[in-house]
Amino acid sequence: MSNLTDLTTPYTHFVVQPYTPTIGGIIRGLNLSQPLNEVTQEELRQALARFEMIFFRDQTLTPEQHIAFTRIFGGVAEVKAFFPRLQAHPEIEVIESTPEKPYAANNWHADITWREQPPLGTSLYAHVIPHLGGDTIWSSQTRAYDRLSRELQVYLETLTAVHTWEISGWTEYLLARDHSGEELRAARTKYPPVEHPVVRVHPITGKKIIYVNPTFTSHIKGLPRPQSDALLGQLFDLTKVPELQVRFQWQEGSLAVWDNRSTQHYAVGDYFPQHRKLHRITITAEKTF
Ligand code: AKG
Repeated sequence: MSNLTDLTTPYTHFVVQPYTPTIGGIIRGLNLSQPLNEVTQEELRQALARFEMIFFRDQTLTPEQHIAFTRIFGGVAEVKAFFPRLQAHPEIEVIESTPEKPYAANNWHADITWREQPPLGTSLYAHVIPHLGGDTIWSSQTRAYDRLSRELQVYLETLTAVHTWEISGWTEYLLARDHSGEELRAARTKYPPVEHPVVRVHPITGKKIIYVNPTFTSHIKGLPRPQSDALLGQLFDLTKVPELQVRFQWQEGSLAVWDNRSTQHYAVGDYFPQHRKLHRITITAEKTF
C-alpha cells in the first residue's frame, strides 16, 4: 500500500501535510478568499485526487468567496433538495443542528450515488462548531480495494450494483412532507434507480475504487439477495476499518473538500444539543468517472 508520506509530487504554491498515512491532507499557505492562479488551481485538483480529502484552517469566506473557491474543482449547480439553501446563494446548502432540531448524517455514504453522474465532490465550510464532538470521518475506498484478495478484486470487477435514494429514509421523509404522495411519485419518476460498476477507476489517479455504500446501494445486479447482501455487507464493513480512515476535528473557519468518487464519509452525531452549522456546496461534473 503506497503511503501518503512519500511525497513524490511536490506542490509549488502550497504545502500539504498528510493527516494520516492513508487519507487526508492539511493544506497550508493559501488564503482562499483571494483568487488563486491557474497553476495553484491545478495543483489543488491534483492534491484532492491524491489525498482524497483536503482541508484548510482559519479561513474567512463570504458565500461568494466560498463558491468561487469551490468552482476550482468543478460545477456548483444545485443538485440536492434535502437541506435548506441560502436564499441569495442557492448553490449553498446549510447543514445545521440546533437543540430544537438535532441533525447529523451519521451513516456511511458517498453523496448522491443514485444519480447517473454522481457529484465529483463536496466543499464544506464550518461556521459554528460544538465545543466538543461533531467530527466527520472519511474512509478511503481506494485503500479498501487494495486490501482485498486478488481473486475478490477480479470478481468484483465483473459486477454491477443498483443505487437508489429509496433505501435512505427519504421515502418516509417525502411522505411525511406531502401526505398525498405526489412529491414521492414525482421523485420516483425523476430519479429512478441507477446502475454503477462495483469497481470504478479514478479518472486522475487511475486507481481502482470500491463504489458501493450502505446508504444508497440496494443490491448487486444478477445475484440472489442473500448472496448480494453478504457481499455488500463485507464491502460496507471495510469502510469501518480505522486504518482506512481520517477523523477530522472541525474548528470555525475550517474548510474541507472531499473527493466523492474515492471516499465515503460519516458525520459523528455525538454533540447534541450543541449548535453546529456548516455551509455545503456540491461539486458537480458532466462526467464523474
Ligand atoms: C454531507 O454533507 O454529505 C454530510 O454527510 C455532512 C457531513 C458533516 O456534517 O460533517
